[in-house]
Amino acid sequence: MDARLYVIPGSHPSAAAALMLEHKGIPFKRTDLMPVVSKGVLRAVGFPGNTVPALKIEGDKVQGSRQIARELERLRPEAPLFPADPDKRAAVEAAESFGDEELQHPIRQLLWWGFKQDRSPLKSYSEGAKLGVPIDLAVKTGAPLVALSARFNEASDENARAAAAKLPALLDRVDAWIEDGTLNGDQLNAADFQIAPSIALAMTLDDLRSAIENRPTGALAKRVVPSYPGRMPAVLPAEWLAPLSSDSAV
Ligand SMILES: N[C@@H](CCC(=O)N[C@@H](CS)C(=O)NCC(=O)O)C(=O)O
Repeated sequence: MDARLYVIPGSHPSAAAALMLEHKGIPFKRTDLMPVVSKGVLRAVGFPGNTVPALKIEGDKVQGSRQIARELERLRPEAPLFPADPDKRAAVEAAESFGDEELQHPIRQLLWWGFKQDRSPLKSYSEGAKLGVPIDLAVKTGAPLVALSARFNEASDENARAAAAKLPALLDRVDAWIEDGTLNGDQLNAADFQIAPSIALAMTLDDLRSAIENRPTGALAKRVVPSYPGRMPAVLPAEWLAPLSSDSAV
C-alpha cells in the first residue's frame, strides 16, 4: 500500500494516525511540517482542509484522525480498530468522539500557552523530525509561528486557565471508560489510539505529569505511547493547577 502521512511534530492526533497505521501493519512515509506553514503545504499538495493528520493512501486523501481510522478499517480490516459487536462499537465511537472533540483541544491550548511563555521546549517536541530547517534555527526564529499558533488555537490566559480547570473531569471520563472495558482492553481500538496520545502529550508537561501518571489513564498512555517526544518544564500558574492536585489527592 502506498501511504504518506503529513504530521506536525508533537501533534497528538498525528500520533494517533501513525499508531493506527502501525496497528494495521501498513508501512508509510512521513512528512513533518512546521505549525502554520503546514496549512499552506497541505493545500498545496491538494488536501481540502488545513490540519494534520492528513493521509495520502492508495491515491486518496483523507484528513482528520477519525476519518483516517475509518479509511484504514475499510482498506485493511485486520487488525480491527472497532469491535464487531454493535453496542461495544457504539461505546468505542463515543469515547473516540470525546477524544477528538473534547480532550484534544484543552491540551493543545495548554501547550501553546506554555510555548508563549518560553519557546525553548519546542525543540524537544521535534525530536527525530525532518523539518527542512535546523531545529535550533526554527526555535530561535519561531516567535511569530508560536504567536500565530497560540492565536489560531485561542490559547489566551482565560482559555488556558479554563482548559486546566476542565482536566480533572476529562481524566475522570477516561478512567471510567478504562474501568468499564471500553478502553485499554486486550485489543487496542480506535478510541485507545485517539485518547492515549492526548494523555501522553499532557504528561510531557511537568506541571501535569504527576497528577496523571498514577491514574488508569496514565497507564493507558504509557502502554500505547511508551515514549512521546517533548518536555515542558513547569510553567502554569499554581492556582490554575489547584483543582488538578486536589483531584489526584482524593
Ligand atoms: N480534531 C482534529 C484535529 C486537527 C488539528 O487541529 N490538528 C492541528 C495539530 S494538533 C493542526 O493541524 N494545527 C495547524 C497548525 O498548528 O498550524 C483531528 O483529530 O484530526
